[in-house]
Amino acid sequence: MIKEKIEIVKGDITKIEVDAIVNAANSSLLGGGGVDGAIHRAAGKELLHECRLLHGCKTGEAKITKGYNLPAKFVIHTVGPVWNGGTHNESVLLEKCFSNSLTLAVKNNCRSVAFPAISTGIYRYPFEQATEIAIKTTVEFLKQNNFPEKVIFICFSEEMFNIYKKTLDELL
Ligand code: AR6
Repeated sequence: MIKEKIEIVKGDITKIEVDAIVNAANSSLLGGGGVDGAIHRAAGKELLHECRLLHGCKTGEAKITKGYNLPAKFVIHTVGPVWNGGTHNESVLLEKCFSNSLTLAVKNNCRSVAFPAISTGIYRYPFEQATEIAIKTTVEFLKQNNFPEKVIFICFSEEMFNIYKKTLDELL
């Protein structure tokens, strides 16, 4: 059952013990605010050193590093779209963030992956629409692949947690 492979948790992604956490980065991959800043602070400066070697990342794509001081073994850095009214290919780019991150997780034998709500902070993507894309894309991927065994959506607020719960119930 696909639903058993998906978990929705309220919390801080830097504290989660999984094979890979996903970072909502920017195209420089050199850190920033929001969840990106929190991940870099918790991982330590070696993460930034490795990120410098990656030479950035395009919107919708994903790159992987080690997790350093984080409980997670790997960090998958993906760059979400900035919300610009919805007519600038934002939904396709956000879908690609999830599918490319999951593909990279599988390539690196990750059994468990945790996602934050990519693009819903500084990049202003509307919560409901972003959540629908996150869950739909993940469900499609899990239908076609045996891995990862567990995908966890980490919600930083009660409001986001409730939107994820409701959307998952509606879609599955
Ligand atoms: N754990 C889980 N979720 C978190 C955490 C955390 N520790 N901290 C924030 N969130 P954002 P974006 C949630 O702004 O919109 C950075 O500067 C937050 O509540 O981190 O993709 C990058 O460098 C929100 O729901 O990412 C980029 O420049 C979600 O994570 C830019 O922000 C994403 O919010 C990316 O913007």
